[in-house]
Amino acid sequence: MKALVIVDVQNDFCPGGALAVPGGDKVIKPINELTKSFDCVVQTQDWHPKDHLSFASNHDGKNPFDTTEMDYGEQVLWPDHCVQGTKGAQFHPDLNTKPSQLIVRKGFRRHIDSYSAFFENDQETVTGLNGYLQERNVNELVITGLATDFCVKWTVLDALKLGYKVTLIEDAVRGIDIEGSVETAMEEMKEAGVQISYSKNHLE
Ligand code: VGL
Ligand code: ZN
Repeated sequence: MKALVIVDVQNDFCPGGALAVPGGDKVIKPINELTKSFDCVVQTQDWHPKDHLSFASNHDGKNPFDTTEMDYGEQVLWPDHCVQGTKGAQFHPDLNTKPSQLIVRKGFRRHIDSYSAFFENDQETVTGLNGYLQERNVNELVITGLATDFCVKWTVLDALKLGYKVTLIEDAVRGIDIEGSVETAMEEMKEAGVQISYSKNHLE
């Protein structure tokens, strides 16, 4: 069984948002189309408390896109984004969320950021998504959403490690792109075994 995974299509990652991904809203149309072709659709939602330690504002003298050392290693510091209960954390209003069967929230622990839909950035704390997909006999994932170089990349890499067949839909993802990080991310994902495809190849 195949599942569609929609990563972080939230206002703060779309144009006008606090951590806007260039062209972030462009993923919405292909994603809405794709949902019609899947019996299992899951979404992730970046969901931070205001005092989250991935925010530069919670570190004296740090600016967004600086880095810091966390218990688990290096962490990029972000502008405040996807704060629990805010408009920025809501899904983009044009995204059709009706077909979504499960919404996985992540990044709600102050001391650990969480890019991947499966493991938090300590690469140890689980979100529970793997258990859900196992119980539903899902062995194949089609990944879409934001951002190619962070949450999408880590979701793809963890899914491959967990043994799923993984396809990335190139026209249904966009990246933040810090110093060539989108190209690096694409290389890393290909190296790890992801299949690259286009939404038109997955429509019924
Ligand atoms: C993301 C940075 C911080 C993402 C989330 O969705 O890719 N990036 N939080
Ligand atoms: Zn975040």
